[in-house]
Amino acid sequence: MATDLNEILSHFAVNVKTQPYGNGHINDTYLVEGLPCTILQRINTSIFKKPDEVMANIAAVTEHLRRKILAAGGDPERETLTLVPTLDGAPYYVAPDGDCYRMYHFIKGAKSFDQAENPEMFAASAHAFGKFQRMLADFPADKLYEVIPHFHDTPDRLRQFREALERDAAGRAASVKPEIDFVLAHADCVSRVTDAIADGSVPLRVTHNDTKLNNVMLDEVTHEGICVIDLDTVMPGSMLYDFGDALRFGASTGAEDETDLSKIEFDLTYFEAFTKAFIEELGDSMTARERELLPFSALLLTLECGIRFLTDYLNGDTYFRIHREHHNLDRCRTQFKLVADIETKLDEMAKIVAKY
Ligand code: ADP
Ligand code: GN1
Ligand code: MG
Repeated sequence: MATDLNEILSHFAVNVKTQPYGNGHINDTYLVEGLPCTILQRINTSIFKKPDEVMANIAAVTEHLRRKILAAGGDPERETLTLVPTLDGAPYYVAPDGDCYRMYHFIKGAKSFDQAENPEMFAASAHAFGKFQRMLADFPADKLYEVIPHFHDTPDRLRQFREALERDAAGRAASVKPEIDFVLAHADCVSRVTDAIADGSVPLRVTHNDTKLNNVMLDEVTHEGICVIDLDTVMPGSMLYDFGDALRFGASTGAEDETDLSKIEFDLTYFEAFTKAFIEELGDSMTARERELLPFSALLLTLECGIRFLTDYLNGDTYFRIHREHHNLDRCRTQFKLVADIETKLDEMAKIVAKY
């Protein structure tokens, strides 16, 4: 990138060493090794077209969390993101080229992980995401902008997939016939959660909507959940989105972009650890239908993410950051392998849910 980061940093009153940081697919993240240490992020404005609205959501949500954490005797500097305003008091800086940058305090003594080392560590992330949702239960949802409309509307994701297939912008459709067929064979089930929202059996809540393991900071030493991060997509949604998406990523025995599919399975021990912790945090507020759909939500959110990766592959890789050719196709294949495995385990998963 041609941007002079030190010039950008002078608008936040810092001028020190920076380096690219983290494994996110969307924003450009930099570690700024100043005093205090901070995180600088270039917001991906081709995805978040109204950065004002994204930042208004984040400011309001972190302010709400700060009050809750203080009331509970916690440390808001560690347990929620803290925005650093620009010298002009703005929540983010717009560079002359139109790029948008925001800054957060660096969360000390904690790490984000791409894979859980054991089920306990994964359970810690469930407690963190569950607690996050509990703390936001009384946040006025109508104050949130819908920054990406239809974000977890799986039928709409399927519609976008069909459009991409029709357009075949990158000329790749002919080479991914098995993946296309996989999507079409699963078209029947995509509206199960949106239908439940529409008939009122699954309520809308303030949800995170991007609950992969590397969006939560765990204590470096104890691996206890410290802080939920990546708040760009906090919007009204279903708790099933947060549950299913976390399992999609965290209960897989391999990386999201693993090319050896024999390494990819859906691990029921991890499912059980996460489910137990999530129900401990949120069980009291769950409706019967939410509880019933927990296992299916893991399948649905995995299918949805696979459809999104395949759609992006067909579009010529315009959404998710890629690091190699066919990266989005590799990601799609792990998701579909997981879906096929989850399908064989749904009964077992329902028995696990019934235990808690
Ligand atoms: P993306 O939207 O691209 O996924 P994230 O907000 O998730 O970006 O940030 C990417 C990575 O940067 C995270 O996985 C985490 O490792 C690190 N990170 C982000 N914010 C902080 C923070 N405040 N303190 C420490 N690390 C952070
Ligand atoms: C993106 O931003 P990041 O890397 O945490 C994406 C999620 C996907 C995920 C797949 C705003 O998450 O929806 O599930 O990649 N975020 C956005 O790994 O689209
Ligand atoms: Mg992230």
